[in-house]
Amino acid sequence: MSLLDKLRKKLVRTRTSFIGKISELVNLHCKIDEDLIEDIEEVLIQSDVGIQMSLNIIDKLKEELRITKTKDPNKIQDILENIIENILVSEYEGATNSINLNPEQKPYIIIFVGVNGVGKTTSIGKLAKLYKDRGKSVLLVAADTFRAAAEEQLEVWAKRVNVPIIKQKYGSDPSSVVYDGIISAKAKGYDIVLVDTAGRLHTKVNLMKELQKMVRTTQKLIPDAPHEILLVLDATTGQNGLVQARKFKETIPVSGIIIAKLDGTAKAGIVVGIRNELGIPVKLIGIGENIEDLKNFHAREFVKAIFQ
Ligand SMILES: Nc1nc2c(ncn2[C@@H]2O[C@H](COP(=O)(O)OP(=O)(O)O)[C@@H](O)[C@H]2O)c(=O)[nH]1
Ligand SMILES: [Mg+2]
Repeated sequence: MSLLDKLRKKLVRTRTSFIGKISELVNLHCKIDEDLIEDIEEVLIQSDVGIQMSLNIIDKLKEELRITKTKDPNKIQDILENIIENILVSEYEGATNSINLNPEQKPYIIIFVGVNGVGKTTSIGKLAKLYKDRGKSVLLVAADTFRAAAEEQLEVWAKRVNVPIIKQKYGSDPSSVVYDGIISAKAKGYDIVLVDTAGRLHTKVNLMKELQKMVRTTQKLIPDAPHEILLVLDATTGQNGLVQARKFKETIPVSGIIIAKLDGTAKAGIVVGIRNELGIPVKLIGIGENIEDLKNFHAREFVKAIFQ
């Protein structure tokens, strides 16, 4: 199975829902008119594309219809695909929009943040595997000391991927675990350090302060680190995730987003609007619970997987 086929399979919920609704509309209308366009806007919003981005897409759609004098509703799906693909491809050109799988800096530090249950620990396990498959040595750091179970979950992933883990006892200062982890990575020459953090609610000010302290601790040991701060969002929570994202973004310099659980939702449209909403690119997508279910985000491939 090709990578695109695999992605198509994983995004089946969104594809059937989105394409299903569009074809339903196309069948209901014998020509393209205001009504049809309004209904399409509604479908975009229902798919969690976001209000701003939906309006943007609709403007472009109207423009295209005007210029080409298209009246046939059967053309709508292809036109939409082109518009969304063009928007995403232009937003996502450039190297800083993807994860560096072959970084020059060593150790290369990536901190994962996000509220409880979004998929941080799982994503760390999967990314550790991606790096390991490229011959990198990886160290996991269990800085989620808030829940006893959190450390165990990261440990399960460490065993599964067969990489070492740095931890302290439950309730320790997370920054102190980060400190230990980086010192150890420098001493032993690890290439990649993946830091798991607690997913406590963003409304708790002291917990946000803790994240800032972890970033400062990292910077003290390695001035240009952390090299990435990845915010993990759960696609099944849809636009609510954006409220969380803004809180994190205000607190620490988030460099990229992981959208997890895209396989479990009909609202993968969240991916389309997020860069525009937050100014932060989606770098990785989670498409299942297995170790291989984390992919670099490729705009063109993503649009194809939804539309074709
Ligand atoms: N279907 C699906 N489940 C996921 C994905 N990523 C994580 N999960 C599940 O979401 C739950 C919470 O994940 P976890 O990594 O513990 O979240 P954390 O609290 O942010 O560390 C677990 O049951 C994971 O198996 C994904 O991409 N797809
Ligand atoms: Mg966790």
